[in-house]
Amino acid sequence: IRDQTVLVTGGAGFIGSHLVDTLAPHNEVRVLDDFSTGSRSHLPDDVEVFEGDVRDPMLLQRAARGVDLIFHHAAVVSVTQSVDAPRQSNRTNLEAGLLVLEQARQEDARVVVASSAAIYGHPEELPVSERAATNPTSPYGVQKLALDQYARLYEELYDVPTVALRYFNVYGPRQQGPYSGVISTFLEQARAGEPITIEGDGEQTRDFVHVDDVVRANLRAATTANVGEAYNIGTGDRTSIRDLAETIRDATDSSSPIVHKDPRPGDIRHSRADVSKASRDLGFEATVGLESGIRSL
Ligand code: UD2
Repeated sequence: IRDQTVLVTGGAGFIGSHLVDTLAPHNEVRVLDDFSTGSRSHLPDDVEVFEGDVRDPMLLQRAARGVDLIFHHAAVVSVTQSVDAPRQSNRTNLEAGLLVLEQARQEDARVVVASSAAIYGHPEELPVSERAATNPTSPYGVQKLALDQYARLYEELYDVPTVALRYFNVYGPRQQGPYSGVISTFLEQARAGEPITIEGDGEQTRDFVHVDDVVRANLRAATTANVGEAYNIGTGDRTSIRDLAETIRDATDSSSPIVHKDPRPGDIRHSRADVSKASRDLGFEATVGLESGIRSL
């Protein structure tokens, strides 16, 4: 996309900042971020920064004035934090999301919202399609599910062009911090020569999708005629945590031992996206293989 005025909430964070990098050369880009987990060092110089809380209606109103397009990536991404403080995460993940949709309605803007595979909970069938039952196992999942449904409803009720992207396990550069995901945790352990810690037997599987592919999915969502829809964003492949540990140890030439800890309570056993809807409607297909994605890190 080109020559658009674009707001990226959470634009200094992991996924948001990669999107900003791609958009900034050809568009007028604004970033709303409170820098609680995001970083200024992720941002190119020529973006306009609105520093503060996405829950602040006045700030959001200023940031969204006159925009064509909003990518809503601001969120409390820690599932654990949502379990510890459900109301607090609800204010950011759901109430602020609703504010964003409302702002888009005022501005006649399109919105792409970050939804999650967490909305499915323990999937009954694999790969999991968008029509699968939604039984989230955390407040985070409930919040993302409600946001995802509000996005659909805003299209139905108010003709706001919305698209919800249901991310599977996203990884890539700039994913860091205590809630950063297993790939960055294993990489850190392997580089430091410390034990790589598998939680449980390591036979659990995930669909790991590189952030560059997630950016491409966002760009497709920004122009598709298929609005009011939700799409799984993954690769359609599965990788066991044990295989992941070995791949990372090999890729880093590490001599770290691979050790097992207790399984994570409530951990989802298997997760894999049915990506046929995104392929059909968005022409989206993941292009970065896991090994090369890890090597590039
Ligand atoms: C992902 C999302 C989360 C939510 C959830 C929905 C990420 C980073 N998180 O959580 O936001 O959408 O899916 O189900 O994408 N593991 C280890 N050792 C470690 C760390 C993790 O074995 O040091 C295991 C962990 O027990 C799990 C798997 O690796 O089986 C993936 O863990 P994760 O935290 O990266 O992601 P997940 O799928 O729990």
